[in-house]
Amino acid sequence: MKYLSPKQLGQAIGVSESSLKRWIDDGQISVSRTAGGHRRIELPEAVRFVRQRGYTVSDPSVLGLTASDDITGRSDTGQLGEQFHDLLTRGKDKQFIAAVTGLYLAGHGLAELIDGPLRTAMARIGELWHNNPDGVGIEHRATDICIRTLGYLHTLVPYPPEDRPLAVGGAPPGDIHLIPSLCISLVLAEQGWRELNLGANTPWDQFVAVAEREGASLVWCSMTAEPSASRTAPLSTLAQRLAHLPAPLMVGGRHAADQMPRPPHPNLYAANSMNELTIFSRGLLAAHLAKNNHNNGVA
Ligand code: B12
Repeated sequence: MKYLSPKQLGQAIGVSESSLKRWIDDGQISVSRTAGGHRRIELPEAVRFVRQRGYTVSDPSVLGLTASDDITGRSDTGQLGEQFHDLLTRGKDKQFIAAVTGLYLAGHGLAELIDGPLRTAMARIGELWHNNPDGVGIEHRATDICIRTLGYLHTLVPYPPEDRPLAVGGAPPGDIHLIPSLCISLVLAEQGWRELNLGANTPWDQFVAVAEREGASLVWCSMTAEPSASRTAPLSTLAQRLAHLPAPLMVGGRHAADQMPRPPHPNLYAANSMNELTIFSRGLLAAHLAKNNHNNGVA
């Protein structure tokens, strides 16, 4: 974990060290203390503060961040999609990570960036193989850049306390698409969930086994690949097997809707964006925290 002194954060956002110390002592920024009693700010806490207050980070390198404002000004989703597509198809990994980090620091939401420009750019890249002999290679490279970018963003999100509810999920057997579940775990972590991403090609029984063992409060399943006849998704069975847990099953992805059982199972929900996931999981998280407070006798 990277830590910053109040002076370093102040330099990065053009604010005096004394103001920062005052805000820390007011409780507006959480810190830990060194053995000598000096205030130290965890990088994710600094990022949270910068985003919440709308500060411009004039020199991200002071924070040890790879961030650029190359495309920050162009906040129109269509234009951003174009820029993402351009950097990803040209394999510009460093620039892509820096641009997305810059957008995040400038206050863009993760769900908004994923549902908008990232999804648009990757959908276009998924069409390249039709008429570009290098299309598949470009798609593989773009996927790798997305995976690394999502991993980098994860390091900027505060680590949730142990008493937070846990979400578990992944993609089903035969589905090798990694990016959607990485997006889900990142969006949930940003909200304050603990998350356990089982990744791609996860056996159905492991959704249940891990959710039971770890005490999940939410299970997700991302269905991107077309299920073959031999592996039609047993979503109602999965929902039934999870029904004894306080863990609704949320499915999403391009093949989620066509796999929904009829009649619907009461424990099973479908959504098709990070925005919908955010709305749903925010409600669950609030209910969980309220219940914990009630059990702990907090008024
Ligand atoms: C990257 C990619 C790959 C990579 C995957 C690498 C990896 N390890 O992750 C590679 C190249 C290996 C690959 C392989 C294949 N792929 Co592929 N792939 C893609 C691509 C280009 C991007 C997918 C992606 O990550 N997008 C970015 C994420 C963020 O967006 P998203 O997936 O749209 O998800 C959004 C929503 O659906 C939703 N969402 C998704 N999951 C969930 C879950 C929950 C709970 C919620 C709430 C929301 C949600 O939120 C997301 C953000 O808005 C898509 C193109 C496309 N249009 O999707 C094709 C695509 C999905 N693949 C396709 C195909 C056909 C294949 C292959 C069969 C190709 C082949 N012949 O080998 C194999 C299948 C492998 C398998 N069995 O899984 C087709 C599927 C067509 C169809 N009819 O279903 C697509 C659409 C490409 C195309 N246009 O033809 N693929």
